[in-house]
Amino acid sequence: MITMKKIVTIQDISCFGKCSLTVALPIISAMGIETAVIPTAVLSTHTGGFEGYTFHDLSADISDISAHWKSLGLKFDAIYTGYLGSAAQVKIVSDFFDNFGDEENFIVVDPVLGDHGRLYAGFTDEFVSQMRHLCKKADYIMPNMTEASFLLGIPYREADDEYYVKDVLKRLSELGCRVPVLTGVRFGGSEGAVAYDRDTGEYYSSFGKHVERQLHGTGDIFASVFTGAVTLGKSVQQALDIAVKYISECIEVTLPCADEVWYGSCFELCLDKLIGYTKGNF
Ligand code: PXL
Repeated sequence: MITMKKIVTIQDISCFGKCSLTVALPIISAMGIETAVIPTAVLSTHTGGFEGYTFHDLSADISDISAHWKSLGLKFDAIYTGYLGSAAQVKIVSDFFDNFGDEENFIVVDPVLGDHGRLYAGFTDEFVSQMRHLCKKADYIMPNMTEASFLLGIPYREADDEYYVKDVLKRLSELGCRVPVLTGVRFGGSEGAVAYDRDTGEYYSSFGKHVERQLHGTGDIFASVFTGAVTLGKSVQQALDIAVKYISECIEVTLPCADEVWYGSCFELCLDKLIGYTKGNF
């Protein structure tokens, strides 16, 4: 008998523009993992470049869904959160962790806050503070350098120096999470991610070729693949390698689609590669 692994992912639906649930759902499913979702909000587009987007908050539904699932006795191998819509919503998600987190599963928080040294539209200091609290409850967090700076309350600086990156990771672990993973780390012509395991004191890293073009939703792809890989029993090093290699592949297939890159990457065109990496075909 096969028992499928199950992840519940909690993030918004951006109806157009590839990020959050429209990325997490196909990617985690392609990895052979059952994906339950809790949509936190419905937006007409993502907030990274479109004007006049709509935003419908679904906070009230989260507690109802949670109560129903509790009555059904549902359990998940991993709980993974992405973009959350408001400080109040972060608190509701924190309660969800208390209800569904247990000794056998793990929690991943992608603290979606901003990029290039700035917060995304609509986010406030209060939101950052709530997100910091949520990170305390996580086993893994995966901020980019902007998000790490806001979480730690330090000035934004590029993650371009190994000592600085290691220091930031240590400080992130002091927020309370076991394995912080810093994304978008750039050393010379390489870009990738570095992780720190607080329990063992080990660092792990994986790098691909840096490409100047910024693709929206790359962080969501990274977090989805990493979470899927760890759920399947891969080590932190293997999960980093799979996520970084898939992102490199996504960038390569997206660059020729020049007009579309700011919507998000053409990750659909290389899901077959991801399935191969998941099965160990590097
Ligand atoms: O990719 C992160 C993300 C998710 N969801 C929404 C966003 C963003 C980043 O801008 O706007 C709605």
